[in-house]
Order: sequence, then structure tokens, then C-alpha cells
Amino acid sequence: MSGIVLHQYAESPFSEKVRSILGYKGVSYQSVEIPMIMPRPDTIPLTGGYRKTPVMQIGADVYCDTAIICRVIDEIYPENTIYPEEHLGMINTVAHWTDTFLFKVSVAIAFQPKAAATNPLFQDESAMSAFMADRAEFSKGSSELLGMPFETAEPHFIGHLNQLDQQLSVGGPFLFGDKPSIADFSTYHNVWFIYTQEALRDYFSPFEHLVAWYEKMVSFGHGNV
Ligand SMILES: N[C@@H](CCC(=O)N[C@@H](CS)C(=O)NCC(=O)O)C(=O)O
Repeated sequence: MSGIVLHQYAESPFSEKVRSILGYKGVSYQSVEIPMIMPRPDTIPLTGGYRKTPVMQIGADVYCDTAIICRVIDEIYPENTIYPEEHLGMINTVAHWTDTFLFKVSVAIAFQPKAAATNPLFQDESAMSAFMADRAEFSKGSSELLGMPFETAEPHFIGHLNQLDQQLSVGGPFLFGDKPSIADFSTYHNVWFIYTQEALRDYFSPFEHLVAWYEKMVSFGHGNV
């Protein structure tokens, strides 16, 4: 057992990013399922007020934000590093852009009306209003978190899927060559967020290389929980 405790919830894309890295590295760890919305009376005292998901705890050390969580996991398990020195600048740039801009795009795609009709989260009206109220409170006062209109997001999303597919068709099996890097895991959680919703799977039909890559990423699993 690694001593790692991951505080997360099943539906969280950023948690999936970390679960997938733990799977790739074959790590044994403990998982704490936290509520999808506030209040989180057990987690907030641990983080000192930080409310994003996931959070990683190792003994008395608490790591907030997957940018640091993934680095720490890679330092503890350096075999098959996901931060290879060659291309590191590009890999970090792609991962950052993907976790920020592309994630905003993915949120708009994931919560479009077509998806909301079949998403289990939105089948219960009171659960849906509680979720919406929670996320409105979360983004209050932050221009960074303001939602992107679906009409703006969709061409960005399809255009990027196309770029990924082309890249993978000539340079795969992973985005920067033979082994997955942090750029793959950042991309993976965005794709997972959409692909796992049946109503949205058609987006991927034209992109066979991307789907083959996604299946490889899924096959890493989530480690030993
Ligand atoms: N930069 C953060 C982003 C994390 C993030 O936005 N997580 C989403 C869930 S996937 C979140 O915190 N949503 C609000 C919440 O869970 O309270 C990271 O890389 O960890």
C-alpha cells in the first residue's frame, strides 16, 4: 500500500485523470468518495478551505490540484515517467491548455441539452437544481470559470478531436510517441467526460485513431483501490 488517499467522486473528470495515472503506474491506494456538491464537512478542514476535486493525502501532507498531484505520483513512482525530458516543454504546455481551455469546452459539450436529457445526474429535478446552485456559487465572481456558450464550444471541440486523430494517425500510439505522458492523461479525462455519455458518443465516430487511443487509456484501469 502506497499511503496515498485520493479524495474524489466517481463522476469527476479530474479525479479520472489521477485514477488513470494510478492505474498506469499500478499503484495500490485508498479512495474516499466525497459528495459531488458542498457541504463537505470532512474534506474542507483537511484542505484548509480548498474545494476543488480531487485532493490527494499522504500522511499529514495534502496536495490540492492535479498539476501537483500528478507530479508527486510520478516522483514516487518514477518508472515509465509521464514527464519525459524530451518534449517536456511541449508536453506541459499541451497539458496546461487541455486542463484549462479544453476543459471549459468539454463542460459546455457535456452539459448541452441533448446530454442533460440522458445524464443520470439530471433525472432527479431536486438533485439537478442543487448541483446547478452549487456550481453557480462555486463560480461566483470568477471570470475564469464563466461557462462557455455551447455554440462557441462545439467547433473548438470537434476541431480539436480532428487534430488529435490526425496526430495519433501518424505519431501514435500516444500523443508524444510510444508511452503515455501527462498530455495523454490530461486529454484522456476530457474525452472520458464526453465519451462515457451515450448521447454524445457520435462525436467520436469519424475519429478511429482517437477511439483506439482512448481504449488504450481506459485499459490502464484505476490501480488497486
Ligand atoms: N485545476 C484543478 C481543477 C479541478 C476541478 O475543476 N475539478 C472539478 C471536478 S472534476 C471541481 O472541482 N468541481 C467542483 C467541485 O468538485 O467542487 C485541478 O487540476 O485539480
